[in-house]
Amino acid sequence: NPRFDWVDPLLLDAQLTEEERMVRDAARAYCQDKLMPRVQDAFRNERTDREIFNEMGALGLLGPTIPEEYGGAGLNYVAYGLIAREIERVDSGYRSMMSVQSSLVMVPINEFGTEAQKKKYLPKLATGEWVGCFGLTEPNHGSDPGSMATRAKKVEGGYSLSGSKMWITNSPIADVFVVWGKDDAGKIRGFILEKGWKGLSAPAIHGKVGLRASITGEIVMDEVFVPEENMFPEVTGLRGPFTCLNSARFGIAWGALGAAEFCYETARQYTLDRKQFGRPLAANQLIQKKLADMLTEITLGLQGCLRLGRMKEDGSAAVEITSIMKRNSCGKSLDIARMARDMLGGNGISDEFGVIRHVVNLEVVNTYEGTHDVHALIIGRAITDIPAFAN
Ligand code: TGC
Ligand code: FAD
Repeated sequence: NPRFDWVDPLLLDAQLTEEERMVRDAARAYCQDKLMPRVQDAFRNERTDREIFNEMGALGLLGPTIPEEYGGAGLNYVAYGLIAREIERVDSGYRSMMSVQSSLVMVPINEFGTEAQKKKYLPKLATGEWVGCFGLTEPNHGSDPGSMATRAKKVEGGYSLSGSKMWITNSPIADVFVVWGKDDAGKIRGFILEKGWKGLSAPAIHGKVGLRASITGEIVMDEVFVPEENMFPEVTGLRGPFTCLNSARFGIAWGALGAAEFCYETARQYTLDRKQFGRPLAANQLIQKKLADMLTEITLGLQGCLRLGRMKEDGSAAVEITSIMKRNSCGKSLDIARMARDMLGGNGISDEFGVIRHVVNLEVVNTYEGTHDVHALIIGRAITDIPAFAN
């Protein structure tokens, strides 16, 4: 008789290819050996270890889906999702560092960049020699990026960019800035800026309660001259930034469930070990129901992510499915992390157990890349053909 596997009841592992399992195992080994031992201190002290980019680059974890000729690993979407899951099992902030570099910086350069842009930027981003960031959100335009105020004025030989971007992952340590602004005709266009250019600065934002191992900042542009060859020539409109978001949101859908798996496994072991009223906490029906709810959501969520990955690979995935998965994974993982926190009692509040760190991280993950409710509205529009977020 088949035995129940309390880690992988639907045998996700068996649905992966050999290459995908190898990538997953290599990512897991790195994350557990190198990231896990430093995360508590990094989170406590709001410290981002720059060398993590170099370490990830050396292992092929940056730009996994980017073709090998530009320094990427040339892997499929499922492999990318598996990497995100392993990194976020340790910390959402580390996954943020990887997914911004991979999906929000390397993907647009690969999709929309000229040959010269690809050759110049992608190999150094793939090794982690350069760090990238992605500037879409502004202080007054978050869920509604189409109303952005950043302007790209045509000048001789290029564009003059003015405006500010807010809540930008990696920006204070970035060498390369993919920034979106409107041209003189009001069309959204993408530009690649470099650290040190006149008028460009990226002050850090301090005091974040979540995602403290990942640095976040602003991007301030005061008439920054960007040469013509640093604009993406063909893509205009929100399709540009949203193409990057489709990839990043897919990775987050997998990643958030990795965080949930950590919380579920920690809560299971804790409640088996800890005794109250003369028996393990895990002997109580209330505790077992919570563990059953956690494993059910994780298992179903992972199957959905795998299915979406396969659909992305064969080209049949409508963009709204990514909204379903990003929203479901983030919302459910946040619920699971909160439940696990409660099951650890007072210890659930301590950063030594990791669970409360995942709770506050997942609060952010549930908000960025499209909030939980904005994704509901994207799905609702696809169901009804009525956009509820706009006039
Ligand atoms: P809408 O009318 O829906 O679309 C405008 C144009 O964009 C096209 N489009 C897409 N293209 C590709 N993929 C998608 N998912 C697309 N969604 C839309 C669409 O076809 C249209 O093209 P065209 O040629 O007809 O002009 O635009 P809207 O302004 O009504 O959109 C509203 C809404 C809510 C869907 C959208 O603005 C939205 O998704 N808002 C959320 C904003 C967001 O996700 N921001 C993320 C910022 S980056 C970030 O958070 C990084 S955190 C990373 C980390 O640290 O891990
Ligand atoms: P708002 O858009 O003001 O939303 C506030 C609330 O109103 C939310 O609950 C939202 O769901 C709700 N709401 C908004 N519109 C509607 C509506 N029509 N109907 C119903 N409810 C609505 N951005 C980048 O560009 N690059 C990055 O690298 C990046 N990294 C980030 C890192 C961190 C740590 C954080 C916190 C954010 C990051 N972001 C980044 C920004 C992120 O994408 C935005 O915070 C997010 O899109 C929400 O925008 P907002 O904060 O302006 O909230």
